[in-house]
Amino acid sequence: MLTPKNKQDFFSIKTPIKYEGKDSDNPLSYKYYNAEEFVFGKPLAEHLRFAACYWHNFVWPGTDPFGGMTFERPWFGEDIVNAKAKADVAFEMFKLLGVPYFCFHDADVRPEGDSFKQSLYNLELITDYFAEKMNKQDTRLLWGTSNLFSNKRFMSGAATNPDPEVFAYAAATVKSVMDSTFKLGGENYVLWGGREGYETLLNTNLSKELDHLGRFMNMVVEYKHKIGFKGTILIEPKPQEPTKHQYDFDVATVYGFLCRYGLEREVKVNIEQGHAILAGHSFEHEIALASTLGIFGSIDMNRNDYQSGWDTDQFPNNVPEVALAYYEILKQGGFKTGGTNFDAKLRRQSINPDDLLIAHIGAMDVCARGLKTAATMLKEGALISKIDLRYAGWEAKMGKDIVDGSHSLQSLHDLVLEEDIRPTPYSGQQELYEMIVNRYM
Ligand code: XLS
Ligand code: NI
Ligand code: NI
Repeated sequence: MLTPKNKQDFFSIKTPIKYEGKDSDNPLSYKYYNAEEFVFGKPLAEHLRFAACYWHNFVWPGTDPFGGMTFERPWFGEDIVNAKAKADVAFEMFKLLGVPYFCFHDADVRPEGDSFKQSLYNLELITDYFAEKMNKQDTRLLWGTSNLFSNKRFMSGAATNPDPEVFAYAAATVKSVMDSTFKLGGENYVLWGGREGYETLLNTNLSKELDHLGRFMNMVVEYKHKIGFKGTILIEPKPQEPTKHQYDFDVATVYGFLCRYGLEREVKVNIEQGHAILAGHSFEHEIALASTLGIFGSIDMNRNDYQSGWDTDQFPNNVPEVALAYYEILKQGGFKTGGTNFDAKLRRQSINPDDLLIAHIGAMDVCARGLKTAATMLKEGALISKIDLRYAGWEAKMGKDIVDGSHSLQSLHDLVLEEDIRPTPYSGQQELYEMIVNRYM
């Protein structure tokens, strides 16, 4: 087995993966992702803003409810030497893949100390180690986040825990990880409410928990302004898992929460494909709704198994689905501070080190195809011009008067009576729209 000392041999290659085009049969090459290719006015890399995540790639041991570790990584072990060895391999992978960004939780990167003080010391030490590496290679931080769900102290929630000491511990943790994110030039800060929810109403004060979560999020925003962090604060919605009822169920629920606590101009969303599916939505629905509400921020790209009913975090492999997601993203102007983070993990039988590379290469190729498809659809405007036509009535007098407030129920009642208005139904033509989309795939 590899030890931390020979971790430089972890992957089979030493030089970054290249674009070789779709006819290449080299698994360690990009077939569709040509980072420099210009699409819609800028290079693909700048559209997609890929990030690899720390947790699934370097922390997850391959366990499932029926079996233990399948990945025997040489850096497994809770101490600084292993944490550095893990960072060495992580940054090696970012470099080989040429992903511009990465994302991490505090608990992914530093050993847990036996006090908050010790954990904080470890976090600072490791993030300083990151800073050195980030200076040497072109890898940036898309977002940082704190793990407020794995340790048993958070079993009944973090900000929504019945015990204010846990709230305080969570607040201290978020403050420290925001500091690290700021230090590393992170472009966003994510809060996924891992255990912000409940199992049963019988032991839960729902109203108190929501108010506490509202206060917590306001503290995050206050602190962001206090330190001058220019990145975006993002909430990541998910309907259930780990708790039965998660408070940040989906984009619409998060928006309601933000409005209730005065945060709708301060906080945006990080939308994950698998979470959208768990909530009974499509990925593109969640993106389109967030765009409409002005809170679209970033995406966690992955793929849920449509039959299993839980968050399987697979790497994406369905170009038409991915294309529709990027279509919504491009339509609203593309990413600003956000990007495409692969919150995806290998299947537990994929135990070769190079499987980590292959998984990302495949996924990046799928995203590149999806984005290019979406860009062509948008450029040719076939769908948009048909939609405009479908709503054309709203450009005429009556439609305009309704929208600008010149009409009331009474005046419309009178108008319908006087002019004997009889709306004629016309086709929604869904199959035609679907046929048009298929031409681009
Ligand atoms: C879990 C979430 C998590 C967040 C970051 O389901 O996707 O990985 O992205 O805490
Ligand atoms: Ni996620
Ligand atoms: Ni997830």
